[in-house]
Amino acid sequence: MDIYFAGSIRGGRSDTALYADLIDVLENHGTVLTEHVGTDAVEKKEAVAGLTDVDIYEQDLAWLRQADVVVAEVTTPSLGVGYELGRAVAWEKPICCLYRPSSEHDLSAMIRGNDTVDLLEYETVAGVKADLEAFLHRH
Ligand code: 6K6
Repeated sequence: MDIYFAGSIRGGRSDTALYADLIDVLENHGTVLTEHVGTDAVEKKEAVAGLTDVDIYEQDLAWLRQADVVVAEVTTPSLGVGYELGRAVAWEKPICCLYRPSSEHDLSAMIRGNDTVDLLEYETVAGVKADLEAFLHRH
């Protein structure tokens, strides 16, 4: 199973370590196409690799198109994640969004209001692991 994991990059990197832990869980169930989202200094590394914003956009959209499922950590609001989710909804991909209610950020109605998106509210990776795995097993 190809899994597209989406998480904030330019929207703010304060949840990077959490993204890495979620990616570890996902990797037990398939191939995570977007491991870089959980990597420190992703922008620096990709800039060093000579990737332009156009390269990143085209690569990410190709991976999104290829993915069997999309998992997005949406607690830190991100334009890029919102865009990816809109495209994934249009392509009728199974989508699971993960949101931490203790956050200072209220979840967008564009996510909470979409009943085709599975929304898991959680606080810790250990606490959401079983529900996330149940989503993967359904698809
Ligand atoms: C290299 C040079 C400059 O920036 C970079 C690295 N940037 C990105 N690399 C890979 N994927 C990215 C990058 N920026 C955004 N994305 C995609 O959008 C990821 O798949 C994330 O899920 C999402 C984050 O969007 P923003 O708006 O928070 O950056």
